[in-house]
Amino acid sequence: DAAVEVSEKDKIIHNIMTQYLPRDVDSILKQIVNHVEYTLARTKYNFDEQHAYQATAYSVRDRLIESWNDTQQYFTEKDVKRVYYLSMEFLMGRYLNNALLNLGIESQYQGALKKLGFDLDEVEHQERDPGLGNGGLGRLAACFMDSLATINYPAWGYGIRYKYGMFEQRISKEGYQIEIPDYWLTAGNPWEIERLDVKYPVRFYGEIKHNGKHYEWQGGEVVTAIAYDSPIPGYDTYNTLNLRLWSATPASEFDLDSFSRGDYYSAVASKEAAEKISSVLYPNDATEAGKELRLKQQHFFVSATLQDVVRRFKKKDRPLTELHTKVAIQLNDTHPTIGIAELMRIFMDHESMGWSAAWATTTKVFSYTNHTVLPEALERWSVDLVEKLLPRHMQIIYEINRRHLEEVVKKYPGDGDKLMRMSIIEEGFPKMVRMAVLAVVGSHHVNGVAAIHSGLVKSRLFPDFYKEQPDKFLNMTNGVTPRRWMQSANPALSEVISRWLETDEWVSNYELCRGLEQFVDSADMQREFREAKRTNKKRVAERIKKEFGVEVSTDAMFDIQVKRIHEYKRQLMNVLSIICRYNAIKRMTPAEKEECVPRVCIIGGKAAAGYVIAKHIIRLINGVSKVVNNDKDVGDLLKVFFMTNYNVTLAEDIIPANDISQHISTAGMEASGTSNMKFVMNGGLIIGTMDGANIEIREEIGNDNMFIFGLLEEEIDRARNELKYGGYQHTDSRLQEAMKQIEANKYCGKDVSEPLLKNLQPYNDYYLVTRDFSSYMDAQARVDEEYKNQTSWVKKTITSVARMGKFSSDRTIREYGEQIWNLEATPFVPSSVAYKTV
Ligand code: IMP
Ligand code: B1N
Repeated sequence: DAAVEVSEKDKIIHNIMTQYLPRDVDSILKQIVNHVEYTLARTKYNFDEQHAYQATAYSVRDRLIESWNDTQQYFTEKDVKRVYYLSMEFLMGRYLNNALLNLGIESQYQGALKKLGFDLDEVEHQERDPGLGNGGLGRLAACFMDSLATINYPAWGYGIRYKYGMFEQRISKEGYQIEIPDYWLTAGNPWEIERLDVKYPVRFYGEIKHNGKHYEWQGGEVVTAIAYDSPIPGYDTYNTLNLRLWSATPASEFDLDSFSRGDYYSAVASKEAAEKISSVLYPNDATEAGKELRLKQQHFFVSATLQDVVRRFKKKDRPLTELHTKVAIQLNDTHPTIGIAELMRIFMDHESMGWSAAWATTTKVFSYTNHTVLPEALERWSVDLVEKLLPRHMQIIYEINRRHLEEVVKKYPGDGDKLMRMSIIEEGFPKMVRMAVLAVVGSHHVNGVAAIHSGLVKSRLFPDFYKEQPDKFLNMTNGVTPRRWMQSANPALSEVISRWLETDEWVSNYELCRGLEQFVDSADMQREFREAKRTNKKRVAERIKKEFGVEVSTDAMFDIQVKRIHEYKRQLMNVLSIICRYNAIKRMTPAEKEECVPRVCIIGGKAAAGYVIAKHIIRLINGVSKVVNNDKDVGDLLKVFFMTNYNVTLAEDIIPANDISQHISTAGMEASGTSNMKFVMNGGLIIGTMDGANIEIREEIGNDNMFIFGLLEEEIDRARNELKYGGYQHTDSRLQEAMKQIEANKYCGKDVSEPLLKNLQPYNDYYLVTRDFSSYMDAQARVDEEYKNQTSWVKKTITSVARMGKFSSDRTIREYGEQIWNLEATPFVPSSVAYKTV
């Protein structure tokens, strides 16, 4: 029974831990000091906070290496099926605190560092945020790794070790965004292990020869992929997974031709170019770059990964046609989709498999997650480029397409339109390869990331495919890890939750939080929730004081919209409503001001470097901020801040301070959103549209606990046409006033106000800002009204926190594991491994 199981497990873990690195304060202290001396080569009598961080990180890594080796060896021994999560982005955030909490040794480390004269919090702040992702898609991959480890699924993450992560954002004096390269490795990265012995050649360009038996891809350029591994600890489990990121280096084989021509210098120089492949993350979120280097990056990491996966499978002697029994590969969006052609190439050209066997196995291995229906984000590569860069893959894609269309013709003879819609190749000038279609054809399952989005994937993106294979299409609503986003980011609230539930098991079993609801009327619990909120708001108020020199009151409502700046996310609508609020305050009588709920509006996020309108929006926000914050008539009633350089670490700081957060995308355009989940889990309410996961959050926590407004997805097409063809013009006088002020350049220069206003003209207002505006303002008025009753407000937040269990990424990952990957949880059992002899 359960009681026996738990104590058995505790015994096992205790047993392991005592044989390995001891966990008491004095031993930990010794381990840290050892790393100062022997790893950092510093004197142990004099080291600063940065060195304390590094030594601490190395000592934690030592522990992770133990469990990581055991886990991997155990998986191999048990010959389990593994999932490989292929992603161009892993937005991991800082490691140290996460690792300490997952290992359950935070207090010991706190004690050890204290003896050395350091504060753990301060030491943790020394860590650079590895920003190897843009936004939601990359952070989702990171939350998934945490859940995979915690659930004890056998899994690996595979991606690219960019030298330059997401750029650092600065704001100029005039309020413009400036991008600074993020060379995040300056101080080294103690969490990774360079595996110089794990390396694979990856080819580009060249020609195809047929050697009588099969095709061979020769010549061109070859680079070497080197593995960098980072251990991923799970929460309250010994299991530790691996995140393997590839870095490009020059190939070791030399091109003897150029040497014999005496062209030594350019031969060496061309080798150097190899490193470019993994040097920089494309800073585009849900927009396509379409550059040759990006396709190179994709093939680079996918090819190295598949070679690694196939090699691992082949260690046991068995036919590759069984690959799918031990390997599931998840494509995080279409970015790794070239892998479908690459695996076919490996099967046929290297392993001498025939087409049918190769294809049957390939399509049992891959599954594909779509993350957006925005047409500008659907990857298409020109046939010319693919042919030049990956000639063999282009041949294979053509053959996949030929066989696929043959089936379509058989079923729908004479239906040329259908053929055109279902083809992997888009006819035109130039001809394009549609990566999403290749992903659908080559996968056994395709999923969207929230219910509404998965519906659109079926109805808008792939209706013809859905008709043929309805069971191929699934919904896997996104989730976030409560470890990082509650326990670590919000210790104040977590402590309250654990105290009332009398357990901290909710951290890996969120559904337990339902138990909070029975206390919702308790004045004590209400007070404790409010106190935790005040603690978090105080910290953010201090940050604001430090950065902007402005005092804000923690009694004010903290209203936050932080996410990538994109027209579809409608930060412009937010700032327009702030202008209206400002104008309204200016007209208030003293008695009305008395009644007005003070607000602190926080907006943050990066704009893609080449996204002009998004950068104008940032400029406008900064202009409004300046006017409002310096207006003495307004006082405490309204303050506006643009928080610079939004990243995972900043998110962890400010999300816990939210009273309300904004998720106000045009319906149908935000696939899911994941910060919406984090904000509610941290005791705030949402103002939002019926879009993405907002819809399911509303289903879980109840309509009374959300401020929903705006058109529904099914109303959007019609509304767009009405705007475009003159049937509709907004009549909101508040909006008219705000637009007049912008036109008069009250907040920023003409270079910014003109293009922004042009976008709000009816025939240009694709994102329906003017159409949803009145409804948005009504919702904002409801927010103000409800905030006046602090008791009812806090009850709403308690109820919401209690009901958010669905949005733990543990739930999401279990669904993937059961419905797509067919995996079994495999917690490490020590007795079966001769770990002492490794
Ligand atoms: P791979 O070749 O890196 O994929 O390693 C696959 C398997 O080899 C792991 O699952 C382990 O069982 C085993 N292995 C490789 N290196 C080590 C090690 O350093 N310690 C324990 N096992 C290892
Ligand atoms: O993926 C997130 C979702 O929660 C968001 O709604 C969605 O916008 C986001 C190309 C993307 N979709 N597409 C991307 C990122 C980088 C890139 O180069 C596309 N990101 C999303 C997680 O499901």
